[in-house]
Amino acid sequence: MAISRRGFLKGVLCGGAVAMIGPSLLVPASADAADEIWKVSGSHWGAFRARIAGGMVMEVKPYDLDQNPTQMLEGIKGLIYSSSRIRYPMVRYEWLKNRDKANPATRGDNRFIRVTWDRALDLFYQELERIQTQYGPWALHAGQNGWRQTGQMHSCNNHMQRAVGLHGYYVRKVGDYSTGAGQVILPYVLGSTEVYAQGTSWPLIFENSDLIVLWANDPAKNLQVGWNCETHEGQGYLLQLRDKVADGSIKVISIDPVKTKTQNLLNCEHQYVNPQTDVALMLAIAHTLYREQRYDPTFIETYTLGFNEFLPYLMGEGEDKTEKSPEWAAPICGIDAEQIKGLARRMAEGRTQFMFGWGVQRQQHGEQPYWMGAVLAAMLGQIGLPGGGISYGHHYSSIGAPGSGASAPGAFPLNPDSDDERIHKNKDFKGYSSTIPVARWVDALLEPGKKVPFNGSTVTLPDIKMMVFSGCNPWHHQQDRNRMKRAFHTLETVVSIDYTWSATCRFSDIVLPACTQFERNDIDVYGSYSVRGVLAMKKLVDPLFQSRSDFHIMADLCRRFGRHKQYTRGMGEMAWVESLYEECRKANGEKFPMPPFAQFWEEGYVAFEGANPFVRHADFREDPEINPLGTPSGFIEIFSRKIASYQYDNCKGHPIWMEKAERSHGGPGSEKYPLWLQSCHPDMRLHSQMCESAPMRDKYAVQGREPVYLSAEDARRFGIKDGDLVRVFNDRGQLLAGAVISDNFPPGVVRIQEGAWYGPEGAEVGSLDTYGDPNTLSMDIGTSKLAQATSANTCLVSIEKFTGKPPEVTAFGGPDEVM
Ligand code: PGD
Ligand code: PGD
Ligand code: 6MO
Repeated sequence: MAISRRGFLKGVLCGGAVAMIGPSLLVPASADAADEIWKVSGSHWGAFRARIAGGMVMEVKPYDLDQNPTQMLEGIKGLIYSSSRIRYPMVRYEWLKNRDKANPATRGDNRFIRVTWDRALDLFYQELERIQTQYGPWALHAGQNGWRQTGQMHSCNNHMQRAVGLHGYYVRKVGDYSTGAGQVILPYVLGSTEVYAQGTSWPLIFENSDLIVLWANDPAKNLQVGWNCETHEGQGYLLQLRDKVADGSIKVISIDPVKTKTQNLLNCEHQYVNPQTDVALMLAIAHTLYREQRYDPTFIETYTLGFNEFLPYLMGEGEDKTEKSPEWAAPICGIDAEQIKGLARRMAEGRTQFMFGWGVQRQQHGEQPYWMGAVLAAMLGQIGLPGGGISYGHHYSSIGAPGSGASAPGAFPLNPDSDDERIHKNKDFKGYSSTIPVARWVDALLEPGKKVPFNGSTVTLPDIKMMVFSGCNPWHHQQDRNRMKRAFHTLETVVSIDYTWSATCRFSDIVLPACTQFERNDIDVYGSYSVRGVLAMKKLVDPLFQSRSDFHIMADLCRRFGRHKQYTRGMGEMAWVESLYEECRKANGEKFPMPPFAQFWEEGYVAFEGANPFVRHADFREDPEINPLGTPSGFIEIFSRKIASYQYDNCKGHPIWMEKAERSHGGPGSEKYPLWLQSCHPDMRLHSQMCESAPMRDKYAVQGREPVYLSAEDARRFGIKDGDLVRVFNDRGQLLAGAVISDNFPPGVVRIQEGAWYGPEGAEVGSLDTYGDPNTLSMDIGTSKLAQATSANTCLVSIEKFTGKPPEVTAFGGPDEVM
């Protein structure tokens, strides 16, 4: 008999539209208001206080130290008590019957059977064993990771990888989705990945900058979350910047196709640019700086290499015989030539700080704007000065808040303590690469054995048969769902460990329910970069249903192959939390005294005093001989001999403008699909996290679907009204979304925020996505042969009003349970 779990839930939930587990299911019979207490914990969304009563989280309020809390705290309750929570271990029906012989086309059919924990873990272990013996380490990919919930002890990526690693070797990834192109190109140019580096302190920027250029950067939106427990100091600095914009002491220009949340907050200038054409604009600015002799030849001479190799390309004496003048750039980037010249002059006029966001490198040739940005900053000659030069991270985790200088607690170890501890010691990857670029794993599934150029080397894509996911959601983060569906047909076994029925779980065979971070004890740094203190993350409530901590799950898995002790080091949860604290206490010594663990746990927080102002690249500027950059030459490389030696057609020896595979505003593909789809990061979620939180979703969903934002002009052109249900489509896929008409968007640009849950109508390739995941439409190609990173923001679509009977949203509420 098949019972639809969604149908079942509808019956028990209070209120038709509310998709949360009803309190009656959760509150023990003995619940008593008198046992009400407040507890403090931390999260990506900041530290908070939670009111607990009757074993349930009743209310979440910001922590006293947080001056600028995010509204996303309002989603926490809905996340914990979402109807999408995984209640018990489940196995896909067809897979349980036929295992690796199961018809692959049924993957994603959403039919699951409940099993016991023992059965589920036995199956997981048997599959690991089968893959290692039948094939080898090359057939197992357990290397994807992502935005695990916070807490250093329970960092779930580490738990899964340590446990699977104790069993045997497996395929890993290099790079990440966030900054895949940036972190590969910038070491060649500026000698470090830059993107995750501490940036010049905001107070020094305030003192010294005349102009801040926010290039593809929306910090007011993106500083709401942090990698560790977020302090929201960055948001505080934005508010100070707003005052400086108002009194005219600092000018801010936001160069972005859309009016961003930050621009609206700061009330600053907006410089529109056609999507994906920034390099053309930058070249034209460089051209003006050079032609009008507004650049700094002394800086170029002293600190850089390769300007003379770049100059012929800029001035039209190179192979393409095209001068990169403002007149050349104007029709490409949609900005008047005089306006471009004016921008260049303003940048050269005073102290100018470039602040780049990351969305502009998540597109085809995403390496180029980062490289060209560095060239522009070098021409202005202010790299290494307070309030000048370039940064690639001021929108992330409060980078730019002066750090305390203290050490943060470390995390649960990712690798086995010794390679000897692995059960399967077979390291033979049979000629396949053991590490692949993070976004190229679907390529591996579709074309195993293919040789792929990558960052000066060649990767041979492994023949993957099994994948294990924990703390990441590839059916959100990877591009092109229908391609993924085809690729998943090649897999024999997929295991997911999550607390919520993400689309990744739906496309898995074995699904294990982890508890959320709110259901375990942990420890975290307060301030990923500023290291303001150490926070006790106290368990708020017991694990819901049959969920268990990742630690508990993986320890039990390891028991099956005799590695329980090696995995846990003989310690339980609190012993681990204490040992991470003690290591941190030792590292901080006398300089940052920390109380004994028991006192810390009781008090809940230890603060680190001090804030050290910092200027990025100042040491290099002071003495480039003694403090060389990490580039091959030690200087800023405007021309890279190393990259040139790779002879890539899509990443040459210096930055160049290249046309994209798809580009709006007259570019390739725009006649058929005239709208650029940008899938930037969501304002009211962290990727896919909290999409399942009904109270949050209610704040933005339109007719129960993810919004697609568009201009009034495009709405008129496509016959769409605000609030309409629309179909957004291209040759790769189709989705339903709810139209929101907004002045922030220019004609030709639409936005669907990444992380919207994928809810296909069926398992078959091409089926309509009923909720609105933009990766149903995005393109799965590498940025270039250099970085092979995601190109999510290279994507064209069309849009039409949806007529007919709207299908039910299938994204939430978990699978259909087969009994
Ligand atoms: P999340 O939605 O955060 O996204 O991709 P990522 O996969 O990190 O997924 C985390 C998953 O881990 C969730 O399913 C969550 O429930 C689960 N999880 C969280 N905590 C725990 C835990 O403690 N235990 C277990 N077992 N599970 C847990 C993010 C990636 O998406 C990133 S960083 C970027 S920058 C990319 N951005 C874009 C983009 O801009 N545009 C598009 N189109 N696509 C993107 N994808 C990328
Ligand atoms: P996005 O919002 O995707 O953020 O940080 P990232 O900087 O990548 O993009 C920023 C801006 O780039 C947008 O305003 C967009 O219009 C612009 N842009 C895109 N393409 C172009 C272009 O071709 N030219 C120009 N000039 N502008 C362009 C992402 C970072 O945010 C990351 S990687 C993570 S993992 C975190 N994720 C979240 C999150 O999911 N939710 C929130 N609220 N905050 C986050 N912070 C972090
Ligand atoms: Mo990211």
